[in-house]
Amino acid sequence: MHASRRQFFKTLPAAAGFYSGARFPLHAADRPKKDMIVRSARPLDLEMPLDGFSTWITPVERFFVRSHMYMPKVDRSTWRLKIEGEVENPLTLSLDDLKKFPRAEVVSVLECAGNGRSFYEPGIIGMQWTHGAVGNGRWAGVRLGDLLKKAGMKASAKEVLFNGADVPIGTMPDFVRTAPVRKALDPDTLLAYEMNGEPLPEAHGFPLRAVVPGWAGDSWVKWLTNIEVRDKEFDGFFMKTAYRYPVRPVAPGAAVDPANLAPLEAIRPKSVIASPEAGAGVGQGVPVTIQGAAWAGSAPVARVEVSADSGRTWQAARLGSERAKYAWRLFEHTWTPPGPGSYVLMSRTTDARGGTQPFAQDWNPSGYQWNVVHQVRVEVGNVALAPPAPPNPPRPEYPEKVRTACIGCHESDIIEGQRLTRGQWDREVTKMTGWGAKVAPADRDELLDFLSRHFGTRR
Ligand code: HEC
Ligand SMILES: Nc1nc2c(c(=O)[nH]1)N[C@H]1C(S)=C(S)[C@@H](COP(=O)(O)O)O[C@H]1N2
Ligand SMILES: [Mo]
Repeated sequence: MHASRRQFFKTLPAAAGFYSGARFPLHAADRPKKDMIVRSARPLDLEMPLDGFSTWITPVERFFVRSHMYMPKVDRSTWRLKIEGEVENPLTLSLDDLKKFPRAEVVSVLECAGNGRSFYEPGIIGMQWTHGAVGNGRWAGVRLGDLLKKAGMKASAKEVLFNGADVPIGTMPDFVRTAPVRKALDPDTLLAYEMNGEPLPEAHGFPLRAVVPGWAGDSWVKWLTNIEVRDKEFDGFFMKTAYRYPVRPVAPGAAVDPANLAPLEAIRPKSVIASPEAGAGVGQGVPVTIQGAAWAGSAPVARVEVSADSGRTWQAARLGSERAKYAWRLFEHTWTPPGPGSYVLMSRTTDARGGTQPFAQDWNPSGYQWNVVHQVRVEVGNVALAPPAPPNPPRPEYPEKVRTACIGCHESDIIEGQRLTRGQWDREVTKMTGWGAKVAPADRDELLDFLSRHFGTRR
């Protein structure tokens, strides 16, 4: 399956252009994505643009996608979910079997732990998300707790492991995640077969995914096939190495002892201004609606404040009437510019426990959990137009050696978003050769020169 898919994609001219706004070859049942920012065409990583923060339920066509591997093809008729491990009665369930359990529904934000990574300084390897690796979905399915009860979970159970049908590329580790029993038994933790009232789309985990409200996206395992109840901690790559965060703040760029990294759980209070957009021109004396969305992980959003004077004064924003415990809340505030000038608009959310957003971020080695107060500069009355942004540098011509070594498992898009030092590129090439990339020792310098020259820090 992988070989034939690879063959197919080779025939695409420019993958990025092909995907944005166009239909793409997923599955007859999957509606095409619309106006997304393509971070990687395959594996598929798509970001929602800012205008998505104006809608309470994010439509499937605008919902971000994050996949570590290629999307698996799952046949509904032969698909089964297995529940094994520390249980009295292991279960094998078809989709129809699952639908016999009581149906449960939750509206919840799903946010990738790496959302906002591109804002960190110094830069960090990984998807260079800006704001849009997040969406608010309506998820329906069965309570994981109901299934665990049916399986007769033993007292020895400590954590619940999730594995999906996606297959590692090359020799990369499999995407396997665990959740502690306390979160697995939370009545809001679901295995969902529906999203926004329709069968779970293929890109979002058809036919079944974990829904772990309040927690970062890495726990929301897609294309679920296997659940294992465990009596001891699982130490696979995506638990032990990835998705960990320093237990205390560290200096930007610092190396952190793995002993001082703990698994990520709840997402943080955060808000994003959808409009006006940065650089927008605004009329003098004409009221402007500052509008966006706000969410939090550990407790519901309690309030959102907006500032139109660089954070000197704050006003309470009006909150949308649509709400749910783990959902985002739309907000708006009407602002009449006092006179011509360049103004910085900000929004800040506070959750019901008092958790709020910072003005400066604690750096962390994988670039997770960015939630700095969003700042949007707008110009009133065109008094002092900002200089135009420099044009994007042209895409470089790839030397044959780089193309052979680095294009194939993925396109060049996943490389071009990065901004790394030569040392960071060196470590990334080591990671990729560990996963199966072939780089002859004699070619390594040429490769690193190319990567750091074109995709280096601040270009
Ligand atoms: C054997 C397949 C394979 C080859 C060959 C390969 N990569 Fe990758 N690479 C991957 C996969 C799979 C991902 C996506 C991982 C994810 O999303 O977690 C990836 C992701 C990346 C990323 C994004 C950051 C990250 O680590 O997830 C960069 C940058 C990258 N590769 C660079 C390179 C470079 C440079 C080369 C050539 C030396 C290369 N890759 C060759 C499989 C490969
Ligand atoms: N099987 C599987 N599940 C997965 C992933 C994956 O790569 N494979 N990516 C995870 C990550 S990191 C995130 S942020 C969410 C993204 O979900 P979405 O693509 O539906 O937005 O799915 C999670 N579930
Ligand atoms: Mo993620």
